Amino acid sequence: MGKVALITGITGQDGSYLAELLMSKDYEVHGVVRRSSSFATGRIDHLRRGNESGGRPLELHYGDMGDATGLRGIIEEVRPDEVYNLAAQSHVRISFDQPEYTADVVGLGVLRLLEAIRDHNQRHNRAIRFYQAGSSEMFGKAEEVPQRETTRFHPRSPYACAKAYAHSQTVNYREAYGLFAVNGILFNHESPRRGENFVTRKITRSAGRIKVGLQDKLLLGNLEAKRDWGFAGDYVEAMWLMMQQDESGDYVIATGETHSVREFLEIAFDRLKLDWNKYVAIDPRHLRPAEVDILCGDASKARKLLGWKPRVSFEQLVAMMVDADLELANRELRSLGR
Ligand code: NAP
Ligand code: F7E
Repeated sequence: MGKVALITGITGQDGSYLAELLMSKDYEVHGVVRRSSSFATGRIDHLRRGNESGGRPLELHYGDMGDATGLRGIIEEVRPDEVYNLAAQSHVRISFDQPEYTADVVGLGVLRLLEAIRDHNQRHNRAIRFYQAGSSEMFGKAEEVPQRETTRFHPRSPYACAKAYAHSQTVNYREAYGLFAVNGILFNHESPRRGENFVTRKITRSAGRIKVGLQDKLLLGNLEAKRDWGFAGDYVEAMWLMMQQDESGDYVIATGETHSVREFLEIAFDRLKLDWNKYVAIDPRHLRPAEVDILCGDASKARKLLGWKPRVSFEQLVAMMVDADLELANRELRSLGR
């Protein structure tokens, strides 16, 4: 019998890659989706028919990080071996517009899930393992470069403050109740499935559309911020590895390289033989009340204990995203009959 996993945030970028990975390892995979007026399952529809080797199809359950009763019900019904908490209002800029909602979903949501798991484990004598999707944003105005597990948090947004709370609660449930509870402190990771309002995808999507004549402008914010960007497919492997260890802990997952938004822009537009200066304008609406200037992670703990290292380089990541978005723009063009 394969293991049973429950993934919150399964409709997001990471949820879709993690579900694919776990299904390829013969897990029975369940996901939490929230009700909305239009379907949000585009990234996982291909998994609802089972995997290529005829494995069990993905099962979805309606739920919301704001609804403790619902989350408890899902845990009781699914009886997972591993819970991966990936659900979040994950946009840093938007968290300044919706600080209370972000704190509720990203911060208190984790507490709701931890309580449901603790209670279930106690009543049924089980040992559900818990993964928390932590973020390099918690380092914020970091005091050291590169940042590692021991670097002090200095969160710079409502999102980052909520993630720091969730991190502490995860450690607290490990220490207070002996729960196998892991914090993955993941640095930015991207892919062709990245949401279109994060800067990398915004750039590659626009570059593709500009190339085929569907767009002529790209409005951005701060081009000088530096991020440690990796490939999401590599990062979900690290999540799984953390959950297979004898003891739970906290791990930084990063490439160890940092690049500015400007560099990303240049490489992406260069690939399509476009001069980005002709199309990009700065729009103050995309600036943040407080910015995180530089993130660069030291993943040597993960390398040593998990045997994890990134496979896709920065240049390969940009190329992968640009190529996928050029293809998407061409499909868009064809659908318009042009
Ligand atoms: P994403 O694409 O924005 O996906 C977020 C997921 O959370 C979606 O499935 C979304 O559902 C769901 N969600 C949002 N609010 C919810 C709520 N109230 N109840 C239940 N589900 C809700 O994010 P991602 O890039 O895959 O990231 C996954 C996790 O890792 C997030 O927790 C994020 O904060 C964290 N993280 C991401 C990065 C990164 O670089 N990608 C780095 C560090 C940490 P809908 O589809 O319905 O919106
Ligand atoms: O911004 C700058 C912006 O929104 C990156 C989330 O997955 O990673 C992500 O958070 C940088 C920032 O990602 C635009 O000011 C310039 O400095 O792509 P982003 P993020 O804020 O780093 C962390 C690790 C997470 O945990 C989060 O969930 O790019 N920037 N111009 C812009 N950013 C956006 N979104 N849009 C712009 O037009």
